[in-house]
Amino acid sequence: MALEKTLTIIKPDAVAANNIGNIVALIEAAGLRVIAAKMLHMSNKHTEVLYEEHKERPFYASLAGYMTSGPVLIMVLEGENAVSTLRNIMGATIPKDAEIGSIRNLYAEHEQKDGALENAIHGSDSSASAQREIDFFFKADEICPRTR
Ligand code: 3AN
Repeated sequence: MALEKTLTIIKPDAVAANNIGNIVALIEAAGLRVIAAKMLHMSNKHTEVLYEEHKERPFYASLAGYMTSGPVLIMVLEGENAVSTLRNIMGATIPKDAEIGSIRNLYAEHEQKDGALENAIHGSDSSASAQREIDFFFKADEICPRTR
């Protein structure tokens, strides 16, 4: 498998809990390299584009409220099989079901407040989604290929 890129977002709950470093440590330990990063307080427009496939779902309003509740850290990651490598270390969508030792198991709240699902991290679900999400959040000159 060739080098692949993916997009990750450390979500508002994990930023608020000061878990940026802990999560990036697991990402780097899995062999992925950060090649772009920015802090952003997402707007409703950002969530509409990022979650366009969920716009008609009943949980969309709570998802948008969660994602705009505080700043996030958005990163482009590069590595072998980057999309599936990241998805594996994230763990299942619902934190209490996430595999022991996964990011959501370790750093997301297992007891969720009614209606909301706060799960610490986003990772692109395919290479095509990754390209779309990277192009949305980053300009070409904000991505820094590793020269060493
Ligand atoms: P994942 O983040 O594991 O790829 P998706 O793409 O199915 O999961 O969902 C995107 C986001 O939508 C999730 N990270 C979560 O914040 C929210 N979400 C998904 N399913 C639900 C649900 N049943 N109730 C509330 N929020 C949800």
